Parts: sequence; structure tokens; C-alpha cells
Amino acid sequence: MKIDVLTIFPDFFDRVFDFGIIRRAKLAGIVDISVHDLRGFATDKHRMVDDRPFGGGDGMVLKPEPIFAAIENLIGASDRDRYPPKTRVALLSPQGRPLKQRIVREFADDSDHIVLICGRYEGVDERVNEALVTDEISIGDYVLSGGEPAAVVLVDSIVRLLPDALGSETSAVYDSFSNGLLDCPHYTRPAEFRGMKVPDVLLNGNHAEIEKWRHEKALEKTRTIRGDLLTGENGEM
Ligand code: 9D3
Repeated sequence: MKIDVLTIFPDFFDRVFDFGIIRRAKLAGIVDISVHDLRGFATDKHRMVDDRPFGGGDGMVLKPEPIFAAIENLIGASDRDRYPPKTRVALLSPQGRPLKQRIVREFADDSDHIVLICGRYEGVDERVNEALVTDEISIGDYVLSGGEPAAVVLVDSIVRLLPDALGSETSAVYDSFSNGLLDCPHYTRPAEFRGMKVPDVLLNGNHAEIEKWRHEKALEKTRTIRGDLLTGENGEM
């Protein structure tokens, strides 16, 4: 899979993809990630990437020209109906669909090439949305200063799902347990720490009983912290 990130702050990504699963996936040739400075696609002599909003108002808007030039250069088309198959252009913006594991899975399972556009300022010229963007995505209901942290979140969540990105032991087991519940509590040695004891059930070696306890704790945790995941009113992971 090829992932291109378009940003006005390329240095932001200097080392963020160089650790853990993403680093391993890059070294194994499972994913190829490039970060591009949007300014490098600006055509005017001042390398302008933003301008004042038509109709007035505060803040600046990302201009269409550099983004169209970048997409043309990276994909070979500047019309989403003419992209090669399995090509996605995602705009990270507060107006996007809230990211869910189902969306991450769609990206991981069904993309050869993903271009991420990091929004900034008050927004991005709407013609980018109309002609280029296949998916507009938000990572949640809080205000970021730009799309860059959201792009990192999206890349991380996608890459760990790519075939062979996780270590052989973890992969299958791990994701078969994404059962829509929060995880149960975990403990390791020592069995007593500063007077705090590990629950007896985890120490007695009865694996049926341990599994039952874990499921009960997961349900209880989910009910208190994320009741929406149980009723399906908003939830899903
Ligand atoms: C004044 C209206 N604001 C929209 C809610 C303006 C605004 C806030 C934050 C415009 C851009 C931004 C920068 N945020 C992102 O680009 C962003 C984001 C976010 O703020 N929250 C959750 N997900 C995302 S993805 C990109």
C-alpha cells in the first residue's frame, strides 16, 4: 500500500512513522509512506497555499491550485471519477464522518493508494471536496489546530491492519477479540503491590473461570464508560 500525506507542516511527521508496527511494516515493504510539503506544489512566486475567504470572515482558506497540482502529480488525475481503482483521497477535517474501526477496515482492506490532505486554518476551498476528495474524515468531537494529528491517527490505525503488519502471534488473536466491548483489566507481577492485590481468580489457574471473569469485567467497564457501545445508539468500534 502507498500512503501520501499532504501538509503545510511536513516536519511535523519527521519521526512519527518510525516506531513500532509502522516502522516494521515500512521495513517489510508492506506500506510506503511519503510526506509532501503542500508549498512545493504552489505555482505562484510567493508559494502561497492559503488566501482570505470570499464573503469575508476570519482566518484563511487553503487554496485549490496547490492541492489540485499535488493530486494530479501523485495520482495522475484531478477528478475523483478518473482515479485508478482502489485509490482514495481523504480530507481530514472537523466536518468529516467520525472515524470508526469499520471505516479503518474499509481503508485497510480496499485501498492500494491513499492520499491524506491535512486541513488547516478555517478550512479548505470547497472545490477540493467536490472534485478530489473521496472521504472526508474527522477523528472525533474536539478541536485540533490542524489535520496533521488526525492523519497520524488514520495512518496508524490502517497500517496495523495490513496483512502481516502485526507479529504472527498477536494478529489473528488480537482482532478476533475486537468484540465491540472495552478490554478487561490486566495485571502482571507482583501479585501484591503497595497493598493492592491482583484478583484471586487470575491466580488460581482455572481458565474457564478466568475467561468468565474477563468477560464480566469487560461488560461492566463498557456499561459504565461506554454504554453507547452496548445500545448501538452511537457506538461501534
Ligand atoms: C470555527 C469553526 N471551526 C470548525 C469546528 C474551525 C476549525 C477548527 C479546527 C477549522 C479547522 C480546525 C482544524 N482541525 C482539523 O483540521 C481536524 C480535526 C479536528 O479539529 N477535530 C477532529 N478531527 C479533525 S480532522 C481535522
